[in-house]
Amino acid sequence: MTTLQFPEGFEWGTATASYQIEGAANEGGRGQSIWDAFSKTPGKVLEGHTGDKAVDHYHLYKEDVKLMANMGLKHYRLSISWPRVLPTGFTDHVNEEGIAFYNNLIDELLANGITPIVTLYHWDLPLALQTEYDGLLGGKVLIDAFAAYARLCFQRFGDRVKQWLTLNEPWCSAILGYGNGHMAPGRKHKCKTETYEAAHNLLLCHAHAVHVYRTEFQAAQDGKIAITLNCDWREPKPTEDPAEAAQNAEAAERALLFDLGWFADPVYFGDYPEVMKTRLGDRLPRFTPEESALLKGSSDFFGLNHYGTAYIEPSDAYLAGAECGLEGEIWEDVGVKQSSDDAWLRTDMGWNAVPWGFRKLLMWIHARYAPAGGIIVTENGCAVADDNQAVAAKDYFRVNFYRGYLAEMHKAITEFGVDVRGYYAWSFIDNYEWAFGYTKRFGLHWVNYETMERMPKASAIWYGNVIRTNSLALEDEYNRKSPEGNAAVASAPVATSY
Ligand code: PNW
Repeated sequence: MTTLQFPEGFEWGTATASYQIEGAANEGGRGQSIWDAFSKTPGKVLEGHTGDKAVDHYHLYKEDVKLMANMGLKHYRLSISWPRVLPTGFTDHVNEEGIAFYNNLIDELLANGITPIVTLYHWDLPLALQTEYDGLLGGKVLIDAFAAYARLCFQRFGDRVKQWLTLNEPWCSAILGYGNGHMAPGRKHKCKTETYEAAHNLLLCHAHAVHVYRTEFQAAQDGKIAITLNCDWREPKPTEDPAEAAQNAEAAERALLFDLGWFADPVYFGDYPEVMKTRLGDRLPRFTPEESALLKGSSDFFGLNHYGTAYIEPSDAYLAGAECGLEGEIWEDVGVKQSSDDAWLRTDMGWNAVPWGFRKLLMWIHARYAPAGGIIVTENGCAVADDNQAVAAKDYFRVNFYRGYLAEMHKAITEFGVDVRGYYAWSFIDNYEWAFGYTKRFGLHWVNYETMERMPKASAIWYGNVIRTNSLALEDEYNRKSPEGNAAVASAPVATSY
């Protein structure tokens, strides 16, 4: 029986985000966010789904914390809805009902032995900031508003919250919000400039919020603050031809720098990667020396969200990313073409499940940034077409997905010395998958969207066992079970959005 033991004190958790689970969109004094507007715009979200009700976590949070405690969860990543605490985005009007909701939730978690890690911005920008101040293009207004919002959260919750994440996946906010328009606010017609401006402003939002925490709160509250970045692994497309192999390797490295280096280089080195400066010229905003200094070293650990892997080769083709459902003019900036291996399993998103790609990404981050505070994987998981309760009860595909990814993470730690300190499964519960509405299920808990009834999937019980033992048993009852529904999942069409 092979059992992989994880380092003592390893932080195991699950993750969610406010707009995806809370619902109660028009209750408790909550203001509107860009996702309320986007989801109600015809044609933007599959089947016109909105987060109005989501999984009603706002009302059912106690039941949800009970489910967490039942599975043995010790850490839980949640996000605060900016418009629920500040309906207009600004601190001139604090919604005390919203503050009370998060106070109650945090207290309930702590009472059940669960430590919260809190994301400040997981994409639900107050709508007023979009309509009046151009959203993520809003420059100083946006940055000051975010710093003030962050300060309020540190003031009100920082006595109990000791781990903060400023932004979730700014790559998605910039590329999907301003590059191809697949996510709120859904812009794309000036993608060649706005994408980079949005990202630039987000980086400055992060840096200023961290500055507020470090100068006003960290000494007294003794917590940590970081940013969380998403990246798929980019594997050079295999080829027999040595010249082509070298070009593919260079293209894969460039893709990693455009995806992850875009944000991680400023946070760790104070500036964008050289290859981005060269290829984008004046379209890439520049940091002043003061901004650069504020950014450099602005993360107490490396927050990483990871989902899949793709082969990469160079290509100057317009719409180079189209094959992966990532169509859009913006892709010619990177100059790569993505593809998949027929042997790879696909999740219900059409994303490639390639566990070794996760290990290679962890190793790449370790080699380039050697991040102080280590890496905390703040999201990893898969969508499975388990909308039927019987399939969810077995959940072989998801268990095998996690088994593979955890085994490779273990290898990164033990064989390659990568400093990984935590792992959060996405997601605790089935929820609103953005432009895919409720059609994609990422949860460890199944939800009946009519009755809001919850049920732990087999993966919740299995993952609970990993948490309790701090180890991964490679030969348990799920091992090598033909993954129920795998055939359907493996041949799922490539996602048409994102
Ligand atoms: C992340 N991509 O989104 C988010 O943080 C979650 O809110 C979301 O539910 C989860 O992953 C699953 O999608 C992503 O296109 C969306 O590469 C798109 C991409 C990556 C992450």
